[in-house]
Amino acid sequence: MADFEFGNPEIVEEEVDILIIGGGMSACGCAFEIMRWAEGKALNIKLVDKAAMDRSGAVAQGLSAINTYMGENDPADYVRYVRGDLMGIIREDLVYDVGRHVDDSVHNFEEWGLPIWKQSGDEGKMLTEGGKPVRSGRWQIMINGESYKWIVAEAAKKALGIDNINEQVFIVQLISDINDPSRVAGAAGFSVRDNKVFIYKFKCCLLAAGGAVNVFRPRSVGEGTGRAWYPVWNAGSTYSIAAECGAHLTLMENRFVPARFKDGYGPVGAWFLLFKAQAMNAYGEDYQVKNYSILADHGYDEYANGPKMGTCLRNHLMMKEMREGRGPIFIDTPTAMAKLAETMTPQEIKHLEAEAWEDFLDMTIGQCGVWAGENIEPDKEMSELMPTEPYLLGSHAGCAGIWCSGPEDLPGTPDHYHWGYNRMTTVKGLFTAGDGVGASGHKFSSGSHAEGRIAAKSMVKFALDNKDWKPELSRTIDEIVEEIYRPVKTYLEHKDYTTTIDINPHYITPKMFQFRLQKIMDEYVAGVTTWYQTNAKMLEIAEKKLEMLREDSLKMRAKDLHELLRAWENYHRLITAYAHMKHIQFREETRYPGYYYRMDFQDIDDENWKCFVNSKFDRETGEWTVWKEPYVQMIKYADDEPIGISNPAANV
Ligand code: SFD
Ligand code: AMP
Repeated sequence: MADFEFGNPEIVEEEVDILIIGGGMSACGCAFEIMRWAEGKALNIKLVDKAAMDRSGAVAQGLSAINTYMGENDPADYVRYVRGDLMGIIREDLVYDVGRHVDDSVHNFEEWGLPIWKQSGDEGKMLTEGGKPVRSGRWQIMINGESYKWIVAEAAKKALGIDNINEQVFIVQLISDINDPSRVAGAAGFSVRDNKVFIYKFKCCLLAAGGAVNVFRPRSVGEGTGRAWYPVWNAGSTYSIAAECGAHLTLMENRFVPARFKDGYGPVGAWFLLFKAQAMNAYGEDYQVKNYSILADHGYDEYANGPKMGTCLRNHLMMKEMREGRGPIFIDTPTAMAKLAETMTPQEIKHLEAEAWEDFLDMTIGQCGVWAGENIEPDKEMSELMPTEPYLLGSHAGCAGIWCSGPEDLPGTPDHYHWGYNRMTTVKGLFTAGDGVGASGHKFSSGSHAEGRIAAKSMVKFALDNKDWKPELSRTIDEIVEEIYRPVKTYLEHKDYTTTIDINPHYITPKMFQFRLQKIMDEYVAGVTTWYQTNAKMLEIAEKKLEMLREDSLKMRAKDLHELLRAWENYHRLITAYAHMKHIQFREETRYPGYYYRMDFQDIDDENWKCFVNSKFDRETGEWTVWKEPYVQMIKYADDEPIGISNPAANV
């Protein structure tokens, strides 16, 4: 602990050329790539992560698959796949850009030591030597990924140099330039270990702090609280920090509701795609076949073509069973294993079992805990599947995020897709990647890494183009420190008013604040309680309650540095939640059935809503402005594409 006392932090000011906020997949990609372009350019670059890079972010526990690897595929087909999965509205320029670069990241991972499964006969052969990966699906390849994050972080650290990395520093806000409010000039945060506030000035920065978890009341409660599918430590910082600095957000109405092994949140992809397991209702019926025709009820069938349908539509068909009392939903792991074993030798069966359990041990070890605790042997007994609470993210099967400028070299790019440096937001000097980039899902771990690298290259260009520019903060150091440490001050001032520090009329604990937020979101903004349903009236009530919660955010207390972290995480969740609610309120249709339903507008309405919804937030007034931004189709539709082809003439 430093000499400085709690409540009276040391102030550390640093000026760099480029700041990387976050230490996850995108930030590691950025750190690795940036040094190549910055070499010999005398640029000062720093990375700041709220945790320890070796295990920070979504890949902390490891992963069992890399979900984006082109290999023999054409990136244009990847765009078609992502467009179909995300119900027809994506930024095709951004997705294509990821597709054409992603494989290089995967090749690097393998070179750095990540074991990638190979087809028999190709064992030991690297991908770059023509080794054929074991594909679980068209885009996914299997890995032994327990140490995935460790491996990727090591390369990033080596590139950047350990002295240029500040771990355990939580960034709270960005600060605009005093002379140009549309430009970012700095960032401020605090150490979660020592009494220190950090204030950075820079020419540009990458904001890559992941997605948002625990915005909604989770299914796991009581002793299970804290178990979620996506990482609980990614608290919406990316979206809220960017919004507060004036960046335009896009498709924040989108969310991801993954169907997962119940309670353990174990992955389903490998089981469905690789092991060909069947999902069914309580009566053994294949609900995807049985319910297929209901897709036509609200025009959802425009986005499905037999078994080819978006992830949200698969949820939609499953939820009907649960809503109507034919749950639980089961995944038939025993039959899948038995079928695969039919033609195998005992040794091959052993290998198959090892692969099947590895899928969980690599990235969701908690699932094995659930099985052990409930005496389930998954090769003998089926497991339940459950749609989880909603998550906000831009890199998995969702596309919430920030509106970014795309690459300049793709034919047919409209002006509103490209206004500056690649992956720069609408705020000058503010870049993002991974979960931060909106309207461009299905990047996953590899695509996020590749996107961090894309951003790195443009940030170096930006920094060099602005070599003589000096950042000047629009807020004073005193103002910033006062604001960041407000929860501490509130605590110290009032803690002796009552006999127990957790009950006090002068403040709200971060934990209680989080419960309030989650209750509002769950009950009014289409959480699990209402089976993901909402309407204009419910959203109006949500807005009123969220506004009151925003007022009360000023009263959060922090009794130690850990609570200070929790206070600011929850503030970030609140602003992210607000954006989500405003976007759902604005989009008067149900674009993502199975993720959420506007019960007062249940149809997909391509005529009025085949467009992006964008927004901006005014930090001073607390007002949101929300508008439509035109969608432009850049990649030709394929003949069998499950996508609203109500207007085939639009094929270009
Ligand atoms: O099975 C601050 N993901 C999967 N990707 C795959 O390629 N294959 C899979 O198998 C995947 N699956 C999966 C995945 C994730 C999880 C949790 C599970 C299963 C259980 C998705 C990828 O992991 C994901 O797409 C990328 O990691 C996204 O990258 P990025 O960079 O956008 O986010 P990050 O890695 O979470 O990193 C965020 C970083 O920010 C830090 N941070 N730092 C400073 N100040 C703040 N205020 C901060 N807030 C956050 C974090 O510490 C972290 O370093 S499967 O489901 O399909
Ligand atoms: P998951 O483990 O569910 O995150 O899935 C990993 C990958 O498999 C993602 O790219 C998913 O979109 C894809 N996937 C999962 N389930 C299915 C399914 N039933 N049909 C097609 N693709 C799927």
